[in-house]
Amino acid sequence: MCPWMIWGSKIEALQFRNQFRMLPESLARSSLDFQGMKLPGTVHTAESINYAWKELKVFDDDVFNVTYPKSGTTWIQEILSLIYSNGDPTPVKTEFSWDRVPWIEQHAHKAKIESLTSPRLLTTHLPLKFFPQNFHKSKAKVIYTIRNPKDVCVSLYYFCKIAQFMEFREDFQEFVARFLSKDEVYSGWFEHVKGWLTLKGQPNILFLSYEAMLKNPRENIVNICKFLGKDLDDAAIDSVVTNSSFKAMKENGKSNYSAVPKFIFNQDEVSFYRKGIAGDHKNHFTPALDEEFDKTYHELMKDVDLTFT
Ligand code: PPS
Repeated sequence: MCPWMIWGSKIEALQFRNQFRMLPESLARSSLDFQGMKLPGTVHTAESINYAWKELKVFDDDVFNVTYPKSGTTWIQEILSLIYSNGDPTPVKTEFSWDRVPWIEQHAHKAKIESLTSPRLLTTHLPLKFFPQNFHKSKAKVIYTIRNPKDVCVSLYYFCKIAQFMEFREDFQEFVARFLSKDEVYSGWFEHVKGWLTLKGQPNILFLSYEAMLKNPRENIVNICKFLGKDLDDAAIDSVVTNSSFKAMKENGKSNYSAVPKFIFNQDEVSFYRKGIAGDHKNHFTPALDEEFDKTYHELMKDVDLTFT
């Protein structure tokens, strides 16, 4: 490797340390408790959650990409960036995804959010009860993506292995037990999805399904454009589809987290872009675990009209 590249990568590692405000020796797989909601500790503080919840100014042309983790967040980040560049892939190839569509609740992103020009594209994993209060007085839009919770659970399992700041249980059965409990991050999948679904029918919220996106990305992208009032021609839509494909994103150094130092994200064993498919839970759940999951699902979601393919 040429010396400039080594120096460059050192500068990059330092920038990440500053951005995440952490040193390798201080990185801990720890949690923060915010009013009963568990969150990965290192990237959040009570102050950063309060900022997103109570202080964030919301503009009418803001677009929020909202998900429970591992439900298609980065995919929508890429799609939004591409829609707002009219299909031009330059922004997704030159700027990191977390700078283009930053998380409002992470303390490292506050300065970035405040420097964004409108229309702002923003991301969050916050449950509805901690979503920016100012949103409800605005005409801002929300895109909420839902994924089969069994696949979310599998994807989260591997993510916790990669992300050195996430609490991790190596035993998959134990991991599933935590996923089914109220102890899971961001209020857990069930409360998160049920909370957001209470806004169904509101004109400024679009619900998407990860599985439907996989089946027909173009149709869903056209639908997102319609919801956002963005009139893209066929060539621009084609570019959004191509540049937000699993393969394109996995290869895009600005979206695949390969630039994040290993002490934060270690992708040696598993890639962040792991499989990108529907139904991988079938390779991980034993029949007994599957039954236990279904039982909890039916108890907690009995009044919710939601089906997964
Ligand atoms: S995070 O950490 O919450 O931001 O993760 P998130 O982006 O929500 O979820 C990561 C999973 O989404 C898959 N992914 C995709 N699938 C299909 N197409 C595209 N373009 C795409 N981009 C990301 C990614 O592979 C993770 O799923 P798994 O099942 O682990 O592969």
